[in-house]
Amino acid sequence: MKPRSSLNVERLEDRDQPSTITLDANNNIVYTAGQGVANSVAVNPSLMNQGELVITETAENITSVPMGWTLSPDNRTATGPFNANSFVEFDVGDQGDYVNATMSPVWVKIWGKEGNDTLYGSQYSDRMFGGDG
Ligand SMILES: [Ca+2]
Repeated sequence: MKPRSSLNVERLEDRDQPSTITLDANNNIVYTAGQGVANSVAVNPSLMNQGELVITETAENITSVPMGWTLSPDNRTATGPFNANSFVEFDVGDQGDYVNATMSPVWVKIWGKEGNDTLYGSQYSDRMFGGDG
């Protein structure tokens, strides 16, 4: 029997940094974009389940989500629970990004960073940081 070849694990370069959704220590939802991507991301209430929200990214795949969340087969839509006291934080990194939080069920914190960004906050008291560009 022929031996199987071993798998090689390659170190990801910075430009390959994936986009992720995580929870911080206070259960706030944190979306962190990959580098070198002009992101296009939106947050909306779930139409299926009250108490859940949907984060959609059309510019790159979302590679990981917190426990209890689901990711669509195309890795562009993540759905998960939120509580009314929490917020959603977006770090869209470099490039000219687009963030639409107009329908967000909670307030948002957005880091636009480098690039000419287009940022739309929620109906609540948001915190938005444009950065350069
Ligand atoms: Ca970006």
